[in-house]
Amino acid sequence: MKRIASIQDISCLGRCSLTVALPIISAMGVECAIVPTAVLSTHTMFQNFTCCDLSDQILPIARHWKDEQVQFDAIYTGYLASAEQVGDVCAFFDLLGGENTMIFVDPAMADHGKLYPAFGPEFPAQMAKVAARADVVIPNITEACLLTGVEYREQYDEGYIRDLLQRLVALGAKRAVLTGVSFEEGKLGVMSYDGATGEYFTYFNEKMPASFHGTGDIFSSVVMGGVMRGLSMEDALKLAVDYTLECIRVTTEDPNGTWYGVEFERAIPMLCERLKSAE
Ligand code: PXL
Repeated sequence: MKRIASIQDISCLGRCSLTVALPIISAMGVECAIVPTAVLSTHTMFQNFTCCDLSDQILPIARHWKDEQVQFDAIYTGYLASAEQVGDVCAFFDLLGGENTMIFVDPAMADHGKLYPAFGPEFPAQMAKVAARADVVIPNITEACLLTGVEYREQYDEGYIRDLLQRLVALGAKRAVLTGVSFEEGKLGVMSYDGATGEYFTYFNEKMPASFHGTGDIFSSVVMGGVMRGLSMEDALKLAVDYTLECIRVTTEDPNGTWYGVEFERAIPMLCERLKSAE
């Protein structure tokens, strides 16, 4: 079985980061070790959330695992608690990233043109150092703009997205995937760029008229799990688009949905069936 380590926060309530990555990656048949960057009472879109920064745990955990000669097929990073944690995360890559360890970076820090409330303006430049180490970097458009210094736009064309993808690769990432891309009304999906081959890939599905917290983390987790299960990047991206849409679809059936993320649990059977038929 493939084994990955995921470095991101535990938001105790609110279905994001590790509370979605762990169940999804496990359901996909991949072992997921965790390195919590912080424990928060909820995600940071709630008011008055608590946060215990666990920066002082990252390197001791990494050193222990190194001593135990633990090997990882991938290291998947998400939400970090502070700009100061970036050094620890890069040191984690140095300690535990072997020749065959895929470094997969979701620079979870912003959406809809804005940084998340816990971060100051210095944060994106620090996150860019993590992105520079990535085999795959997987931001939304806001995050890609903040990483590359490009102005955020709601209206754009394919040239704007291609430029962002190229700039992400110029930062040092080998491959860039942009989520939440739409070139046509009613359609939403993904565009990726492989720096080694110069090839682009796009995939779209229906755009639902609703937006939920945590869907970026669900998307990244499915791509990570899919690639670990041997899917091509393109097939993993298709699965992630379709599964994330299904999660949103089942959630909007519930009139009380929500601050609590999407009901990804209800769509896990679909994820497992799709994975099985892709093998
Ligand atoms: O879904 C990204 C995310 C992860 N972790 C925390 C967050 C958010 C988004 O708001 O607040 C703590």
